[in-house]
This record gives sequence, C-alpha cells and structure tokens, in this order.
Amino acid sequence: MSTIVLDPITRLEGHLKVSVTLDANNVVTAAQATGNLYRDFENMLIGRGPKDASFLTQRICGVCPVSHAIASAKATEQAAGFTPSLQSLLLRNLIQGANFISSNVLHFYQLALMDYVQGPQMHPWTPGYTQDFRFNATDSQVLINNYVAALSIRRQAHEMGAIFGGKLPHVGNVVPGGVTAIPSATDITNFRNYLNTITTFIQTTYATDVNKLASTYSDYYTVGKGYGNLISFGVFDTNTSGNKLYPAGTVTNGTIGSFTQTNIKEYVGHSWYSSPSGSNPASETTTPSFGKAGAYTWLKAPRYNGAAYEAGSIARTWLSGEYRRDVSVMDRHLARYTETNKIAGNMQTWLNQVVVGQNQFTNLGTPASGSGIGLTEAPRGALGHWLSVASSKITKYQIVTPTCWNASPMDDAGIVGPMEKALIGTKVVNTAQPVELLRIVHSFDPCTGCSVHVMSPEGLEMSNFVVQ
Ligand code: NFE
Ligand code: MG
Repeated sequence: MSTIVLDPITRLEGHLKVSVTLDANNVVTAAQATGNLYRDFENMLIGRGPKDASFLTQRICGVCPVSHAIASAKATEQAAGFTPSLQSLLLRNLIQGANFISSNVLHFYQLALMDYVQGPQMHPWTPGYTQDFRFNATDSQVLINNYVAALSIRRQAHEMGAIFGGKLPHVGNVVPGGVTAIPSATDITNFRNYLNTITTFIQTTYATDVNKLASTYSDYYTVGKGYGNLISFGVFDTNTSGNKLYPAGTVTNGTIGSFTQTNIKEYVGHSWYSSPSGSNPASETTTPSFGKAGAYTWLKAPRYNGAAYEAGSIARTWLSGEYRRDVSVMDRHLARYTETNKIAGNMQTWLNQVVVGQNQFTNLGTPASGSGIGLTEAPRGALGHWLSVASSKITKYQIVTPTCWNASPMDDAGIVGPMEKALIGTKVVNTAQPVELLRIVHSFDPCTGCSVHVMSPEGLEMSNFVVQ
C-alpha cells in the first residue's frame, strides 16, 4: 500500500489537495479531496444590506462571478416578491453566456489540455509531467498554437459580456431589479461581431481539438467515472414564466427526475466546521473549526436525498438531452464543448429579442424582511444562494457552489464525494508521474476559491509533492 499526495494541484482556481491510497497494483483504493482555503463569505454577509450581496458575492470568484451576481439578485428579488422583465432576463443570459464561453474555453485550453500535450520547454509548461503524451510533433504544435489563440477568444468573450455587464469579470449592471444597461443599436452590433468571431472559433478550432483529444485518448471514456448521479438547478431563462434553455433536474443512476431544493442538505462530519450537520441551506449556519477530528477539508458535503450528485456541463447536457452518454473524463470534456456551442447559438436568438433603447430595470426598494432562494448554474454546475432578511439586513446567507457538489468530502454516512469516487479504481501507471489523477481532477474543472467561500497554515505550503 502506498499513497500519493498532489498539493497544490495546479491549473485550477484556488488551492486543492488530493491524497490517494494505492494497492499493490497501483490502483487507487481511497481518495480524499481537500480544499485548503477558508474565506468566510457566508458570515461576512450577515448584517449587510441584501442589495449589496450581488456585488459582494461576485468576489467569491473571478471565473464565475456573473452566476453569483444572478443567484444573489434572484434571491433578493424573491425576498422582495419581484420578477424581472424579459429584457432583463435576456441581458442576463447574454452576460452569463459570455461568461460561460469564457470559462469553458479557459478550462479546455489553459487548464486541461496541457495534461495531454507536451508544451514548449518554458514556463508555464515546465517542469510538468512527461508521461503519456500521444500527439505527434505537428499536432502538438497546432494545439499549442490554439492554446494561445484561445487566450484572445477568452478576452473577446469578456469584452462581449462587458457591453451589457458594464465590466468583467465582476459586473456592475446585474442587480436586484434587473439589468441596468440600456442597449443601443451599436451595442447590439458590437456584441454580434464578437459573438460571430467566437462562434467560428468554437465550431472550428474547439470542435476539432476536443474531438482530436477524444479520439487520441479514447481510453478516457472509461476513466474517472462518477456515480451516475447528476444535478442541475437550470439556467438561461427564456421567458418570465420560468422556462429555461437548460432545465433543472436530477439524474439518479441514469434515470431523470425532478429537482426540489428542500431535498438538499449539507453535511460537515468530515469538514472543518462545528455547526450542525445535515441542514438545508435555508436553516444552516457556518462555524469554522480548523483541525476538527476526522475532518480534512473546508468544503462542506452537499447531498441530494442523502446521495452524492455531480454538477456541471454533463449534468446540464444530460438533462437537456443533447449529450446523454456516460460520465467519464472524456464525456465531461465533450459535454462542455457541446453546451458551449449551444449557448453561443442561443445567444444569437436572445440578442435578436433585445429591444434597443428599452430600459426595463426596476429600482427595487430594500426588502424589510423575508427570505429568498436564487438558483442558477455557474459554468461548473449548480449554484444556489439562500438569503434571509430582517430589519432590512441579511440575517442568514448560505451559498452552495458547483465545486462543493463535485469536490465534496465524505459525508456523515460515509459516502465520498463525486471527485473522490471518480479517482477510486484508477490505475496509476507511473507513480512518479500520476497524470491519470490530474486528468480526472481537471475534468471536473474544480474551483476551490468558489467552494470554500484565512489561509490555513497548510495553505502556506505552496509546493509539496510526495510519492511514497
Ligand atoms: Ni470559481 Fe464557480 C463556477 C461557482 S465553483 S468557479 O463555475 O459558483 O464551482
Ligand atoms: Mg456554502
């Protein structure tokens, strides 16, 4: 029996450690994912004005801030009994769509692809692993060129989103009451020009590269398999009645079911918290307790009806029916591509529906009391904000992020999180270069900045790679 500790895992957002135990054949028999960062957003929001939360919670993350703004605005709007106009929903879709494209392109090219392509012998590609690179020199060079081209596409996706968002990554225009931007004809033309350029990249370069990866590494259709349980809160409103491009729902052992937020509970038996375990976020509290016996992470363990569920593109595309295969490393990459293309196509439709010069923003008063739940999807999956207000101040705020679903620790019933489950059973060919583990972790596109909303002493140790 031996162990491998990867800490920190690079090319993801935040600080994540993964520890695995191997048997005599170098097959993973146990895995622990550790979020090494504690940030306290849920407590720091208490006592503040609810309308400020859409600005503050965006600072959880620079990769998915738009989804936090929308979840927060929705929670406050629900507490105020307000439904935004169609124009506001369309503008939110366009800003959030730009952010999804930016995030998914970033993930494929900058965060994941270099697990499969040997980069030039320079930073940021060195030292890097040398294990199991299968592309020939010509293909490798093409992929590296596209890595660079993707940086420009990502910038353009940000510039596109900023047309209606005000700026990016953290937008100023998405607030409770709608979207404050009043689109001009020039804004729409500029947005469309960006969207056309980006769509061409998605449909040519990204499509070619993700399919090339899938055919060259087809064995990864059987690596990193999850529970087969998927969850989505639904995203991209297509009308004011709640219809969405991607519906909310669950997939449980391959069977599609409904989604009811009251079935969500968060467990902290193996997390560094002393607050009660097993509460729905509406009644949950967050009390840090670093070093708690039996705990190994700052992430809580959200569960749906007591089971672990995976969130992300694969959940959305499974429920919408556009990618309904399996759940493996390669399926996650293909699902992410599939939805990126679909979102870009639908952004053309939403752009056509936007009315030039129309201001449908409502300057909401601060709700004096009440509660609200804002559910949406971030690029990495299901995102919820649970809000309670009394005397016009926040009295409770709970956030459950996609990476909390995916990189969650073992819960109180002994069920491990989806990423831990995906690691177990993996054969590591060369324990000095456990590239298989890196590929599995990266396929989830984890973000620990989001998921552990004070650096621990451990977090200060910026490089520690132990193979025993
Ligand atoms: Ni920091 Fe996030 C997304 C959220 S986390 S990236 O997408 O919420 O999983
Ligand atoms: Mg939380």
